[in-house]
Amino acid sequence: MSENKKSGFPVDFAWGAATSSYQVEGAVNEDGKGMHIWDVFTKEEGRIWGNHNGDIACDHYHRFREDVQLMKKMGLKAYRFSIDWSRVLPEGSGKINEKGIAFYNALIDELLKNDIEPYVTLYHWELPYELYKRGGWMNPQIVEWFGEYAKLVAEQFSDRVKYFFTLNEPQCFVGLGFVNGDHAPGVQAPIRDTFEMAHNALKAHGRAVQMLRQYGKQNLVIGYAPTASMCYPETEREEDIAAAREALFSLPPAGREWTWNVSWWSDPVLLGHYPEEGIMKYEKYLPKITEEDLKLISEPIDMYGQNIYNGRCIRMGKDGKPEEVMRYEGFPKTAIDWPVTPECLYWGPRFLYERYRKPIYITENGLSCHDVISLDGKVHDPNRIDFTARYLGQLKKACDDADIRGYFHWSLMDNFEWSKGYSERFGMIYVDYRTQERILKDSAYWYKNIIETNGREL
Ligand code: GCO
Repeated sequence: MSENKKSGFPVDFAWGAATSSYQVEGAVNEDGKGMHIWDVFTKEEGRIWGNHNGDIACDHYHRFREDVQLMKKMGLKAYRFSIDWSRVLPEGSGKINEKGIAFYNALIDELLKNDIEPYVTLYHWELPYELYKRGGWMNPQIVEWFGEYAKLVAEQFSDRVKYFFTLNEPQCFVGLGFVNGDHAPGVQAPIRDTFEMAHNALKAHGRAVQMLRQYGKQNLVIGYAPTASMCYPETEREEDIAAAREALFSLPPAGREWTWNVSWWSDPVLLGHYPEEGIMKYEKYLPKITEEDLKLISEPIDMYGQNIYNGRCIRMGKDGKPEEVMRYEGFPKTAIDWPVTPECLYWGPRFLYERYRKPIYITENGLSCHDVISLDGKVHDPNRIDFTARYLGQLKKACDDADIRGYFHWSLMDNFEWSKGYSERFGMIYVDYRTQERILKDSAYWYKNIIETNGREL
């Protein structure tokens, strides 16, 4: 981080890959798991591409030992996965499901036996259905429900797990779940309600941090994993850099796009207050926000996780305001139609670190490709290698300007891509859903080499 030192990735960099429970586990009716909102949502005709669901997914629940061996073969140093709240607390609160606990214990032990560091996410969108029926994120009691769940996680797993993330992408579970209704539970709530939910979710995050600290069996490293599209400057001129920074932390209008931003979700957690711009813009929708709430929300954390997939190119406009630079015709994009913008992995972490001063982990980054098993029986994914090399090259550069501790590729393996079902393949490991056969894609071998050399050739 010193001005002149160009050092690249730190020696103990956490090279990893990520998944989430509903997207890979399957076994939705097994061993006492309760129902969550995705179990219910996916059963409704027309909600998900091809009417797919996560009932079986990658059958990771039964095949995790094989999957850990594949991680080992890839040389992964870290694995980010999530716990399904309804698997350990079937009703969200109260009764504990020992078999669910046993599953995660076995997974954690298997990872450690193979020298892979577990990074655990508490909430990757599996809201227990019983809690949803009691109001879910709208009910202020969720702060304590989530705290109870975090306590259980700390008691059961923190003797061996050191790294925890509380919420994954609150922007999405509020925005897609309750604003546009594309994700579970498929609700289009009044905007006022979604601010209330967001506030409760941030308080629940704070309560979970307290519980993890209090019941943690070692010194835990606790973080948060929001998402956002980053902004990067068109040129390195000071005014363009300033414009990109301003655009990154600015807030959308008070409409149904409001959740897509960084600062409403991260300023209160890291800086202890909501951004002034939002307090003004969103005034008529805001719930009561007290000093006490903000104290809880800003309970100190140790690391900042950020999911980064792409960004917008920004320059300073003639009117002195940031303006977006249109993409050229034929601009590269991924199979899911997201733009390929490697610069976001330099400027994103740099701007975030400037503002929040916390060690950063890229908790997700990756792409979907049209992967197939070729005639030679292998899965060639040159686009994934090219994308990841470009993005990691930018992240390497960012390591000189910010404290960056790890990178988790999304995803370890192809999996259930929410409303897109199994139509999008994000994995470095191919999954044939008919047979559950796994095949390491070319990118998995490529990544192994990157890990072994700590990104030297990037
Ligand atoms: C998300 C989710 C992942 C997605 C990935 C690709 O962050 O949206 O965390 O579960 O699968 O981002 O869309």
